[in-house]
Parts: sequence; C-alpha cells; structure tokens
Amino acid sequence: MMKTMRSHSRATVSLFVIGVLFPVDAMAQSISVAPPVAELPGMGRAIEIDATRARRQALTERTGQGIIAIPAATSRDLESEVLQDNDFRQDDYFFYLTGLESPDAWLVMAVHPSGTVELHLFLPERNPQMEQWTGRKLGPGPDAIRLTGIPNVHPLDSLDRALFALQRTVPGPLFTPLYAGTAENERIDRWLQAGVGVDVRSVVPVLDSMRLVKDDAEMVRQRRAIDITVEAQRAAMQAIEPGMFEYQIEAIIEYTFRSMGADRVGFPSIIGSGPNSTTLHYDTNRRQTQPGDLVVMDIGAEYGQYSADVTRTVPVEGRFTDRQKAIYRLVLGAQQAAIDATRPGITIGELTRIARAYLERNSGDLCGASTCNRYFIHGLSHWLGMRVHDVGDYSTPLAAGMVLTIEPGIYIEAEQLGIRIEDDILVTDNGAEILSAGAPRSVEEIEALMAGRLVP
Ligand SMILES: [Mn+2]
Repeated sequence: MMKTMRSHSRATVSLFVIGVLFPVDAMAQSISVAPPVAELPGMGRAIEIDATRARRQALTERTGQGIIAIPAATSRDLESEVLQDNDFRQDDYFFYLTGLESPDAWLVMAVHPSGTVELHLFLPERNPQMEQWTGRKLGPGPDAIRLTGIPNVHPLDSLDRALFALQRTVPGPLFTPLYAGTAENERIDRWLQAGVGVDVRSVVPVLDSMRLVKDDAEMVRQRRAIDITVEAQRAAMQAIEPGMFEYQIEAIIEYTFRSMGADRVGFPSIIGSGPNSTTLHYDTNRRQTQPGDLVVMDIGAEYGQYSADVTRTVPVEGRFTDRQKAIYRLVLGAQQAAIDATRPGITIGELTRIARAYLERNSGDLCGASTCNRYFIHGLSHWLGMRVHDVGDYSTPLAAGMVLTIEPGIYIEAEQLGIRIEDDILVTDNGAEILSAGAPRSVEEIEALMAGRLVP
C-alpha cells in the first residue's frame, strides 16, 4: 500500500518533468511482472502478462497461418449516448488476449508460414485536452509495451496501413470476431473492399472453446467475484426482516459488492419476494416484503471482468414454514445430486437428467398428483466466466477447469412459492468444488445465520 502511494505521486511529478509516466524504480522491473495499470488513474488492474501471452499462443496454434484481428470495445460518450450506466467495459475477447482495459484499441497477430507470430497492439494517441474530461489513457509508447508484454505498439491511425502491409507477407485467412453492425465491423468491411483477408473467418468458436477452461489467472478473478457475492448473500441474510423493501435488500447486496472492490454487477440483481419469487428474472425490486414471504436473491458481482452468479432463497422472518422447508429440501437434494455427479466427462444434459430424476423420485405428494419436476421450468446450468451466461458449446463434456452454475428451482405461482438454489461449481480432476460454499445453503445454516448465530 505504501509503495503504491509513493510510486503514484512520483509518477505524477515525472509526467510533467520528463514526460515519462513511471518512476525509474518501476521501469527497472522485469517485463513479466508489470506494475499494476492502476498506477495510471482509472486504467484498471495489473495485467497478467504470462497468462495473456499463453492464451495468445494457444490461439495462434489453433488458427494456424493467417492474421488475427481483435478489436477492443469502443469508448462511450456520456453526453451523446446519455447512458445511465456509462462506465466502460472492455470487450471480453480483447481482454482475454491482452488484459488491457483501454478503449478503441486493436490487437493484431500475424502467424507467418514459418510459424513465427508477430504481435501488434494499436492504441489511440493520447489527447491531453480530452483526458481532462475522461481521464488519462494509455497511449502508444514504451509504457504500453512494458505493461502489456506486447512488443510492438503503434498509434491506431496506422492500423489500416499496417494490416495491408501484413497481408502482403502473411498469406492465409483473416480471423476476427465479426460483430455484425458495429463500427469495428465497418472497419473490417473497408479492409475487405481494399483486398485484405479475402478469406474472412470468425475466430469466435475457437476463442469460446478456449474460454471454457479457465487458467490460473482467470480463476483468481473468478474466485474473487464469487467470494464477494457470498459475502453479499451473508450480509443480506443477516439484515432481512419483514417490512423491508426489495430495493433495501438490493442496496445491502450492492453496497457489499462495491465496498469489497467489485467493478459492477454481473447482471441486474434479482430480489423477488412473495409473489415475485416465482418470476425468474424479476429485477424491479420495489415490493415491500410481508411476513411469511420467501425472498429469492439471485445476484452476482463482477470483479476484474469475471462475474459470479449465486442464488439463495430465504424466509423473510428467518424461519421457514413446514411447507417451505419441505420444498426447499427437495430443491436442495436435486442440486446436491447434480453436484455429486459433476466430474470430467459428464455433460450438462446428463446433470439435468440427474436433477430431474431426483425431483421425480422424491416429490412424494408435495406437488399433488404430478411430481414437482413440472415446476422446475428452466435449465439446470450455464457456463460462468466473463459473461454470467458465458460462451461455449453446451454439449461439451465437462473438463477440469470449467466453471458452471447448478441451479434447480421450483416455482408454484398459486402459492407465491418460488425457491431457487444456485451455486458456482469448478470442475476438478476427479469431481467438483463448490466455489460459493460460503453462502449458507441448508435450512439449518440459513436459519442460524438469520437468527444471528455464527455460521462458518
Ligand atoms: Mn444463473
């Protein structure tokens, strides 16, 4: 902490004196341990240079010869876009391959016939007048090289020229994400009209399959997002009482997110009480809770570009009724059956059949003539990562390093009774780890925490 403060103040001084953004002691560090980008105000977190390099290498090994062009997200303008939530969020593919939070940048990788890979990063030139309004940006120059580990950094306005030059020496397809109808895509269209990359292919399927398996650096961020979300669940459980408005519960949750360093919500917080507990994506959060209500809290903090997604359902009075308890334990049993079956090789489809079979076998007469399975009206699982419903093919058999949610639910509208239990699960070499295990999950644990008794 002390060191960061000192470096920051010295960097500010040197900016004016010698035009260098970082003090000499930081410059002397090895290139593989870049100082946090946070040294530049508003610029984000440290880039994991070794991890991003390994991802780029894995990508070029899979595409083979050709040129790969990945755009950053474009900057947003508060005044013309009039956005209520105007903070910049980097494009996931660009972030995955660079760790960089700069807007309007491009990453270009050229895989030569020899196998040699050329790396180029294009950044907008800094604009001191604009920076007074929108904050300091990372411009082309030695700092960008040091912070990203990418050896060639150029001004953005040389991108088209550089690409035409590369195209003459690197035969093969142009791999790019191909976002329809975007400014980035217009740029690609211009390249095509100019004869660049006649064979254009989407790089999305390759990147999506890579993103399914998280590396160590990703898991640090993923775990942090989940840990923060677990704390928010616990804070909400300790605060809830009848008469609270849903938005007050939401406020406790999102206060916890931000006070623990989350960047934003991974998705709008769902706080559904009473009748709203049976609305799957209810996020209006304006109702006043009543005695006897259940409250479904489906929430996820985003930290370092990774989102959590954890749901707990609690009785607003701190004690479940017998009926609520019986349904709750049925949902929990179905979830546990799926978690117990989670291991490399199994598919989400098979886990879903296991959870549904559990409901079929164990419903008794809880749901009348039919089993409670008919009230489980959504999917069991989704991939989790940079997007809350993350990219990747849902038929892919699980492998170690994948992260998914397991979230059965039963929704009986006539009784205003909705129960969903959702945890974030890491597939390990021989099973699964419940990453969100810190959020009380059993009837007994929830009631104990809500009664003010300590639950580890
Ligand atoms: Mn979910």
